[in-house]
Amino acid sequence: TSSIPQLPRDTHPLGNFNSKKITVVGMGQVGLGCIASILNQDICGTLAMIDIAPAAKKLEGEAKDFQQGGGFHQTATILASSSYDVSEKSDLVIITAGVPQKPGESRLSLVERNAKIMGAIMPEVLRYSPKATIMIVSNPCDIMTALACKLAGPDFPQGKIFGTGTILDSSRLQCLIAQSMDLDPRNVHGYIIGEHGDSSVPVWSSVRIGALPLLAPGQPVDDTLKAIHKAVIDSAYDVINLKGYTNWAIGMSVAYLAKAVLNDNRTISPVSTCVRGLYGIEEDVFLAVPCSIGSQGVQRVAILPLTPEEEATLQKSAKGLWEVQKPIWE
Ligand code: 6V0
Repeated sequence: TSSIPQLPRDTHPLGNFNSKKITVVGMGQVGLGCIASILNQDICGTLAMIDIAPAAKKLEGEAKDFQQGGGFHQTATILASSSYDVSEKSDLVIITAGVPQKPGESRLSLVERNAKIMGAIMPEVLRYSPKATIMIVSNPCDIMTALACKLAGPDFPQGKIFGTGTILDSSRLQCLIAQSMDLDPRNVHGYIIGEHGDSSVPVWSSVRIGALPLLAPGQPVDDTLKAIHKAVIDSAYDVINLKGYTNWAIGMSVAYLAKAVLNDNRTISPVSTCVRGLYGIEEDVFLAVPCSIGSQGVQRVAILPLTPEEEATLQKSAKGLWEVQKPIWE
């Protein structure tokens, strides 16, 4: 994107060069939110931004704007193009391309439009970065993750493609519980699992405040907690009604997961992966469960004890998702 001569920064004896490379595909509101958070957290040395050709002028402007903040972050090289050669040899590729929800529209209604887009993107990503870990953000996230895995083929290592799943829903849950108890959200530990969407499942039985259980064993889920879960589901609709899209909180979630991948941190987060054989689910359905995230993506699935009611609700969420995912595998 620039005609300025390049000095060999990575070989300079004074250089402290981070050799990791991230590509973000789809430079709309979500892609930009991801880039802003990734840069602010000094996660990688090279960042490639990709969008379709009609968006080239805006893309160039965004790249220049980010490059000009180079005095304040560690990412030495920021590339931008509609051609995938800039993504070559990425360690992590993050896919955010796709149509977003309009006010009142559900995530599931985006399937057909975004499946076409995913079909165009995956072969290019794999051509230039066959060894990359791939994170899917585009909605409906669980279904797009299943589709990306299908497009990658059976030889692509399982777990290396995962979706952001319910990491954002879980953060929303943490924040709402923390607000209701006047606490630091980072002291609230708990997960929403299942669909990133309307059938998500709050696992109240394992929510902890610090190390203390929120509920005593067998204590029923009261109306306040039910209202908190409803507020989590309504969160995205609420923000979309107010500003037209959501981007900052998902950008922060993506940067958190990107750090876990590039530093091989083994961070536990609820991300979208294939759950066949778990919780009585027999199909190859993709949905979010807590997983250990490292350089190879999902390194392990952490098995969360569920009450019979929570397991039944998860199975219901899985059933609904399988209806949409089944044709992908046929
Ligand atoms: P946006 O602002 O319309 O941006 C989408 C971008 O994708 C545009 O810049 C398009 O030009 C680009 N694009 C379209 N087709 C291609 C293609 N073939 N190759 C490369 N780029 C392409 O949408 P926004 O950024 O708001 O949302 C993007 C996606 O993220 C949507 O599907 C949202 O629903 C989804 N989100 C997912 C979240 C999650 O928690 N997983 C959260 C928020 C949004």
